[in-house]
Amino acid sequence: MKMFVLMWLACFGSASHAATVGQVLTYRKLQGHQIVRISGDSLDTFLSEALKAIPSLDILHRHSVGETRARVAPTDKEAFHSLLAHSDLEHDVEVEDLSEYLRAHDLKQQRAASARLEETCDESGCPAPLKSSYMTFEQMERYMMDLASNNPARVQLTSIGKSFEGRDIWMVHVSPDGSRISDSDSASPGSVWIEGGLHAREWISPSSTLHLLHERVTACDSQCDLDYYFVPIANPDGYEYSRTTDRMWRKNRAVTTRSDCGGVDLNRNWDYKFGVGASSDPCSETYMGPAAFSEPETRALSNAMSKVDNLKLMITFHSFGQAVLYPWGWTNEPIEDKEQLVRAGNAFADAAMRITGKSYAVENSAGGLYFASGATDDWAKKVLNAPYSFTIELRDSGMNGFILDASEIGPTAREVVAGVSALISEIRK
Ligand code: 0X9
Ligand code: ZN
Repeated sequence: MKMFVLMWLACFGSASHAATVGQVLTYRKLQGHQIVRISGDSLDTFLSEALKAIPSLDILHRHSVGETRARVAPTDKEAFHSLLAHSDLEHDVEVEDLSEYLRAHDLKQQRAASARLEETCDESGCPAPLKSSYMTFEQMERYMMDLASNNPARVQLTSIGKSFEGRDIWMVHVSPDGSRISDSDSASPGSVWIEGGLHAREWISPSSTLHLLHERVTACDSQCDLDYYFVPIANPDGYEYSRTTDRMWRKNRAVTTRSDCGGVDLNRNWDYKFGVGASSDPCSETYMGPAAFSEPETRALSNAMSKVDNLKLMITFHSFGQAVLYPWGWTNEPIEDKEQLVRAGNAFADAAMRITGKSYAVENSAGGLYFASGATDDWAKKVLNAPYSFTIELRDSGMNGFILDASEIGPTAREVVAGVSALISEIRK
């Protein structure tokens, strides 16, 4: 009976009831999980050894030299701390129990929820992406549908394929604004592809992508002669799973050869240098999958991106770490056109700094971060020859990581809009 009530609430109950049920599950999965901050010179060697001993160790970021945060499950705590004790690294447990940390964070969010009342995003309409809370996948769909039906001349919404669990992967094509282009130069000078939400738990990514989309359509000013292709939520199954069941979920929801470990890291599954700097263990957070493009999500994305004419710029938004990363990620051999990539990256970083005071590092993926192949950025650069290809890691720099307060949605969106505008101006010079 109890089970039935829970299922009923999850499926048909009011939004707040459903959210409560979801959160209970989300947090239960993370009971006893620790977040440990580690720093020191021998960090890289330590991490590769630790990952060999504990494949499911979750390295949350590695952006600033010599420091990282890792999530460790209760079953691995002892082994992990013994490895740490035998190293010369500094370490401290920042979060003792992630489920309690999340519950406390939620209480704070609920107190700040009054602004939510002023925003609409339901069956009656969804005029703009939300700023006071992270949207559900359904709300995102609603917003994209409303945007397309309110702007039929410029906005076209297409499902480019289905996710593993059968959700649509939506692409929004924003065509050049005809009224602003003279007949003599009516051909688009190029296309821009923006990917959001490839990693499930990085909620600020789909959120910022939707805000950027909204700005390109409703406040089109000087850059509206370009073709824009947005996929705001590239991994809808993972996103929903991270909302309802496991807040720290990163991968898609594919069933793997291991019944106890599901999901493929979609940013290791692209068909360029597949398998270099990725894991073949389904229990790893960076599991590359059984083959390149084995996943419906990466197949849909790559097929659609391949059809875009004159692709000038590809940006995939991730979090966290505040960094503009340029290829390559699979090797730290310097890229030929490093200078122009850095110039464009700096334009983003300078604009973000001007608008909100937040600092973004501009660095090479492999050098600034770690070797990782099979990612969107390297594929777009190498296979599609996109002159500009970036992974942008959004807020924050590590204080809250993925559990970024909803009050940061608005400011992050402003820095993304300013940053992307400046980057596009720079590459058009
Ligand atoms: O590891 C990743 O997939 C990205 N970082 S994240 O923390 N969002 O998971 C960075 C990918 C950078 N690009 C390549 N390594 N090619
Ligand atoms: Zn990511």
